[in-house]
Amino acid sequence: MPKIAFITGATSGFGKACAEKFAANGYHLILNGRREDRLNELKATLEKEFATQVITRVFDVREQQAVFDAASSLPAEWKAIDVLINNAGLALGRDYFDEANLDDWNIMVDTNVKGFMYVAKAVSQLMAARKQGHIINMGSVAGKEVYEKGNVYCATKHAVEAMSHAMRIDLLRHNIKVTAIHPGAAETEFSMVRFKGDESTAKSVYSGIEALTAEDVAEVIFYCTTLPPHVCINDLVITCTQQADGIYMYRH
Ligand code: NDP
Ligand code: 8X3
Repeated sequence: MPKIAFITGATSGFGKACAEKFAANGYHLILNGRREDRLNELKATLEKEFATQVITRVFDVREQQAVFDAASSLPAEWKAIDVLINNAGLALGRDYFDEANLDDWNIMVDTNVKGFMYVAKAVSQLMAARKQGHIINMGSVAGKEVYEKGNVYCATKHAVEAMSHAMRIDLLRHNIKVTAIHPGAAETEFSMVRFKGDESTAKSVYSGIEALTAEDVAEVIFYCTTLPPHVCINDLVITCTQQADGIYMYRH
């Protein structure tokens, strides 16, 4: 059986680019997202283009039971997951703390923190049983610095940072690698989601910079999985050359 990667948030952006990258390199894939039509289309494309098999799992990472059911209902040979890309997540709104929308906050916490935890726990149990596996958690530069009007989104990514460290410690005894990836600005659907379909505001995030692409990030994630069994990249920040950290950018 070829290696298996489980990717959450595979309908767009980093997750989709990772699906393409890992399929091109011989992995079989378990792909998740809420948009079933996109998952089906991606499965058909990848299976046609590469020597890969794809299982889709349509669920919302916020639904605790659905996450654990998705893992436990996998056919036995598909439970041998080598790589988890724990990527599903989002930002909603960019507002001052006192003015921000509570629904936005709840969705971000439920997705980026609680959903993230459910997925990591469900898959780490399968990996622990085999005493091997590699968990790649999607953080952000927003998990390294807090920026103005980033409040709760930044807090959720700081939580990813803390939980990645915690997982690395607690899963040592099971020989599981834990890598946290922290990208800076990358032009995906992220800003369209954050600004709720306001295209001009979304585009302005990337004006005057050559932002990262989803493929850039997928390339780096794949690299992390190619190292020898005794080597683990714990924490990796990746930005475009015009971005220094979560705050400073040099725009032309
Ligand atoms: P996209 O909006 O392009 O992709 C987000 C993915 O997450 C989609 O596939 C979406 O699928 C999925 N998703 C969102 N909510 C849920 C949910 N409740 N259940 C299941 N899947 C969900 O954004 P990116 O690819 O840019 O973002 C991916 C991750 O990278 C996020 O965690 C984000 O915070 C992080 N990140 C992004 C950066 C950027 O600048 N783009 C930089 C640093 C980190 P669907 O809607 O079909 O469910
Ligand atoms: C996404 C990158 O800088 O918009 O996590 O927070 S940023």
